[in-house]
Amino acid sequence: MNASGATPPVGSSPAYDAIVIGAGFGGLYALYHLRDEMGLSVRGFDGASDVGGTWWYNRYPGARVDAPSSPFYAYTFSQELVDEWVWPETQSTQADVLAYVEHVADKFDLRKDIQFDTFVTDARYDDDNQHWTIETDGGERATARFLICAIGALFVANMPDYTGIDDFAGDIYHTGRWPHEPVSFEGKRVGVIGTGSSGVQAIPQIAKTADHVTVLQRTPQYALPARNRPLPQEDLEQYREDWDDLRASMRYRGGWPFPTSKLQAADHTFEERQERYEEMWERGGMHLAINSFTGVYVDEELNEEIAEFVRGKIRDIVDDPETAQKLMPSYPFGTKRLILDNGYFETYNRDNVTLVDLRNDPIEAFTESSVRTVHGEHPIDVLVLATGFDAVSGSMLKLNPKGRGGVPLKEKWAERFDNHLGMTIAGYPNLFMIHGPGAPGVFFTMPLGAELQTAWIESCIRHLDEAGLGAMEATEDAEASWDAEINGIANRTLYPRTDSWYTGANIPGKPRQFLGHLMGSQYFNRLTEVAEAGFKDFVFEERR
Ligand code: NA7
Repeated sequence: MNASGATPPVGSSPAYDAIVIGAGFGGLYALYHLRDEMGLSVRGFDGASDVGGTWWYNRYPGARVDAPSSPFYAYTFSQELVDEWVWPETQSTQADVLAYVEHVADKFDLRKDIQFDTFVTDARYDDDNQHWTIETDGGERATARFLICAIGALFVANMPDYTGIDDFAGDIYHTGRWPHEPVSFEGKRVGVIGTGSSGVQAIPQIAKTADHVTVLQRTPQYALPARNRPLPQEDLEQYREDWDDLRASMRYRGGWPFPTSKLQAADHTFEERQERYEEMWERGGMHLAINSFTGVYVDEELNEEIAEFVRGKIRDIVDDPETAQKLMPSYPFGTKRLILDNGYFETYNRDNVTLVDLRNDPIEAFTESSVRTVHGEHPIDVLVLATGFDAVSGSMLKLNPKGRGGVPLKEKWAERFDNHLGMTIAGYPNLFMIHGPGAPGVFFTMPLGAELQTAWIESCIRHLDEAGLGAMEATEDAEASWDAEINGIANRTLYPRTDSWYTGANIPGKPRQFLGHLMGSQYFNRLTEVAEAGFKDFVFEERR
């Protein structure tokens, strides 16, 4: 089987150097790097019909980049790509990001080595042959020495299991599985469950045309004004010119190329601090969180002061005091993913929007044409589930690879998502995760994070090949100390105090464990050190 044809059916098992599952930002880069930079034979698979990963699936109205600025939520590796791509806005729409990813696929001729509309249904390590065998939902099989799982930190949709939801006769849409054909809300009564990033982006858009929107909110959010605007083309030019330096800054500054505030809150009076918050609020985006004062995520008092500042803004924006009160979060600021909004709180001043606070008025059941809460019945024609994902670990568990001795990952990860460096798993040799549990993932710029993780995969493969080795895997001891390290970092912050998808608390029954490395630059230094020290936390096998 060569890389340009279809994968043959079970039985003939074509062999590749590497199989990459996923054709989002992470998988596309891994395919490019392993194939074009390293000269390996690589086959990609994706259940979607084209490239884009999360940007292929999440097409809900209002979907946009919620990172500080689009030019930096992009690949960094190719100056040519940076020079030719024009980002029209500071926070690109889903359509613009998808167009960019499609352009990358064309430019580097990636599609020819990816089989779309194909879910990998099984992945099994073959100890004797030191390779992975995958099977697809089309009944095909392929093998490879290395299995790269770039299957998305936000992929497995969280579908709430309310009584009677199957009886609801209207259309149900999950934001993470949005249809490709346009959805009209014209004249419809729409129920929206969920006020995370997806809900907050979608609600103002839906409210523009719907007859009525009933927002069913479980937890209020700190949403900051995105202040999205056309990206001045002279800024883009400047970024292109300075790209090498900016790229290096991103690597060493936690994914973002510009310095963050070093100001100490204690050196300023209350009034001065309020002025600064005001200034950051006006600048919009993440500035309030990263540029007001240092220590927002660790200093409880400072955090509460900013939280109260945002609550004050909600009070000012929302006309009805009772609705404003329901929209005010009480957990530490920023400990659920901060949201950049475009007119979210203002939307509650519309006559056609109602907010139901599920903490005081929980959902009891759905009927054919309504959602019934303890205190009322809300007629709806359409239900939008903006209920998020079984994040970070969910897609690996769905794939459920079988490691050494046929042990399914579901068994190994029944109580904790044990792994080393967020990329490798003891008992699963030569398997690498991109943005796995314990990697910086969403706490860093994901495209650059994927590039840096892939560079580390390259160093693993080179190490094996240069030493005539066939397989490598992390030790369980390494996993235990990695777990302690990740949680040690998280526990020095306010993040673990809040129920969120960062901690797994959004999914009933999911083990509670902090799912990301909060210090991206330190993490990537660590990857380099591990490689330079000859991968001391790993065990190796001679090549058979
Ligand atoms: P999120 O951030 O996980 O938000 C999901 C929302 O849905 C959140 O408000 C949840 O409330 C709510 N939810 C989830 N399950 C239920 C049930 N059963 N009942 C009521 N409400 C529920 O997902 P998003 O898609 O918005 O964003 C994910 C990331 O994608 C985002 O951070 C960006 O990086 C892009 P909760 O807060 O759990 O009480």
